[in-house]
Amino acid sequence: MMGCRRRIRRGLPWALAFVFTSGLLLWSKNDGGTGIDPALQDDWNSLRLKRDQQEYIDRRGLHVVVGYYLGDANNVGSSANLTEELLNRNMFDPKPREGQDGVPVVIPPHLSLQMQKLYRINRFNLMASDRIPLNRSLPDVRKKMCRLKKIIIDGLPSSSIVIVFHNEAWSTLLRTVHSVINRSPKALLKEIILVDDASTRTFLGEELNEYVAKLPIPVHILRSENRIGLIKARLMGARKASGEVLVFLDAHCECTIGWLESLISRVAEDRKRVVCPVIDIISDETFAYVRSFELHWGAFNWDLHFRWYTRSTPDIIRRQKDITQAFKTPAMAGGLFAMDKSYFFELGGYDEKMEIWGGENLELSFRVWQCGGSIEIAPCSHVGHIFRKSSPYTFPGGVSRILYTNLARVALVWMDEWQEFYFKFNPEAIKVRDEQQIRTRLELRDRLQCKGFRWYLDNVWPEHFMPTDQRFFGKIKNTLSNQCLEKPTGRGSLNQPMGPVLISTCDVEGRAALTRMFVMAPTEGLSSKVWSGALMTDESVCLDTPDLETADVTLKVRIVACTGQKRQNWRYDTETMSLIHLETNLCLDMPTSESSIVLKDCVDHASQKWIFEPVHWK
Ligand code: LR7
Ligand code: MN
Repeated sequence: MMGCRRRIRRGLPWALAFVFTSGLLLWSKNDGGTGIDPALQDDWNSLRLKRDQQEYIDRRGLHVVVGYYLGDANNVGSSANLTEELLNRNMFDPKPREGQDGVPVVIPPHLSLQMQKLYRINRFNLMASDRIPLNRSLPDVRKKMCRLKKIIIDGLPSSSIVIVFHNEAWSTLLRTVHSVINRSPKALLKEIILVDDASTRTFLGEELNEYVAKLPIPVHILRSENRIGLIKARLMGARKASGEVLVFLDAHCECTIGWLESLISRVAEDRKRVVCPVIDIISDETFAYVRSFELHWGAFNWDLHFRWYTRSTPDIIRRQKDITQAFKTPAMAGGLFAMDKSYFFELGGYDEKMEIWGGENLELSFRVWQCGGSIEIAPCSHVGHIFRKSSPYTFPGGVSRILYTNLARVALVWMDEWQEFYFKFNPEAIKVRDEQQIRTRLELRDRLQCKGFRWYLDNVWPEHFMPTDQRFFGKIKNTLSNQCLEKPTGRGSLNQPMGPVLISTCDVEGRAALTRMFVMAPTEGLSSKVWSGALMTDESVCLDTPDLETADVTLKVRIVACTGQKRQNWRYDTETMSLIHLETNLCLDMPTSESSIVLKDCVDHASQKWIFEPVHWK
């Protein structure tokens, strides 16, 4: 993996590992099963399958989702077949011990049909949620060092918790509110601001007003008459906030003990820090609270979709001295963070021309970093979030139009020449590019004297796998067959995280060509005769060999998460055109029978000659 040289020089961590995401890891296989009305079973399956995403099992056996969450384009806002009466019925019916301490809810078999039907409303198991009390207990998931660390609350600034929602379930919304009230130091909690983004559920109206009026801390409800999307809704909440620190949460979170002080204390030390909690997982099926890794950090892929990457082993070892230390992250997931209120507005709030959902997390991430702030994750702050596999609500104007508009704005304003890379491989975004008015955002960038995207990549995300002028970016073509290396898509298996490297035709254009694109950052520089380094591609995966001890005789070359290890190092001789695996001194060769590339003893033969064919990315 590239950037090795740079990384060593600056003492920055080696490489990334597994790719997690938004529709995060770990869900139990629970395939609906027997005795279910086939029509509903179909629907249930389609709910689970209509994910525009790819999945594989990582080396630890975790189910990893690398795909993007696009909403359910085929079934937008689908409450189809659900009657108004049902949608507007508040079915909250808590059983005292259900979900206690974050344990999973088990729905009795005779309710499973109804459960599946209700699942469609919010795209999570509403029946399970409605059985869990609003003030359920949760385990203290913090590491021992975090629990022992005393944070002095005296003198810390107060906060306003801003929660925006559109047609959220009663039980999840109010469990978010109660978890904030129950597990935040009173002195730090000035108010909770709920922003209703034009919900249509009747129980979110007067019934909600009456309920929150009785709560022991001030809860204000702001309502937008028209659907404005989460970005503008958050702005609306932020403007009304009177606390010194803004803390944003999604409307289906649960905070655990210590979450708030760990965020606020970091902001108090430096108002230009944006601080995120560790985001744990509330199962969308059982509502079990699942602790997630503390050591992952956020960035994005070539399509500008947010991704989690895990920290490198050397970095983890280095951190063992004090695991309570916050760590920097190039990007944030977007929903859960604390930020000084005056700094939020000084930095330009949000881009008000962004609609509904998406992109604002990268926009704010780039803006914060490029304009002099920082983003970090506080490992002692844990907040659970329900990760859904699809989106339950409508995207007025169309899912793809909205997403591409938001991302086009991110690229146009913040990414300099890398915007060309984005547009080149996302032709859908080109359609909306020219209609974007971005003048005021560019003026903001100017006024704040923000640094460029090049600086961001070099300094904030040195492990990145984007093309640069110092890197090779393009296809790797075999001289014998005239075919190109191809990154496998889709599922891997337990022992084959991402699968074998394939070879197939080079003649593909546009987005389809992306699976043929590789990046190499030669430590010697592009003009030298030999290049050495990792062969990276999108999603932070690299060309790798199988474990050599257990390897089958064919030595199939695989694509797995980049680690910076020696076994991912290659040497390309630009004259002989051989591509040598450094650890074994074997050469990359055409497959013998199957379509996957292999390592073989080096010989002077066309099957071992590779042309690095650059592709213009800007
Ligand atoms: O039109 C809308 N109006 C709203 O008020 C659409 C949504 N919303 C509300 C919604 O009710 C919810 O409370 O906005 C909140 C976020 O929407 P979700 O829960 O559908 O979003 P998400 O969790 O799938 O998406 C993540 O990315 C989004 C990009 O715009 C936002 O930044 C979300 O806040 C963000 N969520 C998280 O970061 C939680 C952790 C996910 C991870 C990793
Ligand atoms: Mn969410």
